[in-house]
Amino acid sequence: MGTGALGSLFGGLLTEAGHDTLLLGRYGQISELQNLRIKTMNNERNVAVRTTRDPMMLADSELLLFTMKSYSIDDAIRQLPAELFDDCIVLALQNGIGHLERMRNVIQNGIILAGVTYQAATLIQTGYVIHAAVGPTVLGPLGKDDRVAAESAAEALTVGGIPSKVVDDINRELWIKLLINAAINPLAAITGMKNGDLVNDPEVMNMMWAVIKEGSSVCEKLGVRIRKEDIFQRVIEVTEATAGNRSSMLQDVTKGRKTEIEAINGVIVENGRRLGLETPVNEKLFSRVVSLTKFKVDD
Ligand code: KPL
Repeated sequence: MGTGALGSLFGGLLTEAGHDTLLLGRYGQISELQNLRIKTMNNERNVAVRTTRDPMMLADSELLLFTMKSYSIDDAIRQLPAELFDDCIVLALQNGIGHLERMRNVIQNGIILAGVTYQAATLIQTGYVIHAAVGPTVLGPLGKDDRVAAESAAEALTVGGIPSKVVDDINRELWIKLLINAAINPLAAITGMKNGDLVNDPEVMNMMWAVIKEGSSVCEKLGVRIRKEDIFQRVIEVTEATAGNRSSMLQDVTKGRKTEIEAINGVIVENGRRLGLETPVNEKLFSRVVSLTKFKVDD
C-alpha cells in the first residue's frame, strides 16, 4: 500500500523476484502501475505488476508493506478490512517517528513490524520510478514474540532484491534514520539540491551539524544511545550513496504535496520542548518547510 516512489519500486522489485505481489493503486493510476517502469544507473525496464483498486483484494496477504507517507497511515488502515490484521504481518517503512503508536492503537492484535530503508527512489510520474541507489533496509519487531515474523519478512525482502536485516533495538534505528532525514530532507527541500550536492555546500553542512547536535541531545535525554559524530558521518555516507537522488521531501515540495516535516524535525522540536531542550535550528527548518507547503493540498 502506497504507490509513491518507494512503494512502486518495492512492488516492481518483489514482482521481478517472483513474489506474488499486489499493488493497491488509486483511481486513474492502475494502467501506469501495471506497466511499471524502473530506471537505474545501468538500465531501464518495464515490470508487469499486479495491481488493484480494491483493498479487499489484500485480504489473503501474508505480508502487507505500508510505504505511504506517515501522515497517510490512518486513512490507509481505515480502508482495510479489520480481519486482515489477524493473519497478516504489517511492515511499516515510514520516515520519522509517531506512526507506530497510531498503528498500534488501531491494529491491536496483529503483528506490526517497524522498518527503515535507505533505498533511494524518485518518482518521475505514476508508474515511472528511478532507483537512484540501493541501500540497506532494517526491520524490527514491536512485540517481543514477533522476531520470527521479522526474520521471515527480512528474508522475503532480501530474496526480492531488497537487502534487509533484523535488529533487536528498532527504536534506536528509527531515531538514527530520523536524525539522518532531519539533516538531509528539509535542507534538500529548501535549497532544491540533490542529496549529493548538499555536502559540497559549507553553509548546508553547518546547518546539518546543528540539526544533528540538537537531535542528539534529545536522544540522550530519551536514553537512545547514539553519538552525534557517528550520525554526521552517516549523513555524509547516505548523501554520497544517494548522491543522484532528490530527497523525498524535495519531491513532495516540488509536487505541491504535504511533507513529513512533522514526523521528522517536528518530533525533535516537540520532544525538545517537553524535555526542556532548545532546538532552534530544527524549529527554523520546520517553519521554513511548512511555509513552503502552506497552500498545498494533501497527498
Ligand atoms: O530517506 C531518504 C528520503 O529521501 O526520504 C533518503 C535515504 C535520504 C534518500 O533520499
